[in-house]
Amino acid sequence: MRIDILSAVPGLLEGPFSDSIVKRAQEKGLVEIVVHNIRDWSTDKHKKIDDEPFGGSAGMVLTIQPIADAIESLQKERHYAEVVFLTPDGEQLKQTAVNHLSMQGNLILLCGHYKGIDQRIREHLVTREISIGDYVLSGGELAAAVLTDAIVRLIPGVIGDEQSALTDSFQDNLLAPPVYTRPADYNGWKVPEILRSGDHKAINTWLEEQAIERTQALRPDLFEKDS
Ligand code: 6GU
Repeated sequence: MRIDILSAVPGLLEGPFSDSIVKRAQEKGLVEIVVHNIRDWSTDKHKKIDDEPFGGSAGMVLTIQPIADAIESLQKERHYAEVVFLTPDGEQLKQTAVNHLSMQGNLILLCGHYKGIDQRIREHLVTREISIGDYVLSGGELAAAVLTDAIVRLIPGVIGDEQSALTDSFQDNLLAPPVYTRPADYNGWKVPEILRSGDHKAINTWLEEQAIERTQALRPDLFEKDS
């Protein structure tokens, strides 16, 4: 799988993929993440990529040409399942969408900036619009990093313990149960006895109960949805 990220501020994306699970996934050849500077495609003599909005509202708007040329040149090289625009007015990202995107093949992630991007890019080139929540970020880069991380960890082989991604919070519309490690007693703070019993059937039942209890207490809304 290959993920191409188009950004006006590619420096913002240097950190998130150069450590930990996403870094290892790239080293193992399980995913290729390529960050592009939209400016590289600008045909303007000053490499300009934005302009004032028609109608005269405040702020600058990313122009069509560099973004259209970037997307079209990538699409000439390989097939992309989706061109995702990260925007606060997109569909709110949920685990089901992440699961789906992780199985789709190559992706282009387009990060907006300034006041936004020319609407015609959204109409003609973008196939899906995603937000990571009801708050406003300065640009789509951090959202693209969130989406990429969530997708990459689901690619088979990325997480050592195959079970691990399946037992994440949200995979069954349930929050994950609590976890503990040594010491079993930290100055009187004790690990629940059941987890040390060695009775795997009883342990699994307890873990399921915990997941349900935690979801009921913290996120009862998850029970009301089936997606
Ligand atoms: Cl995808 N972009 C921006 N700029 N702000 C956001 C967002 C995306 N998702 C939530 N807030």
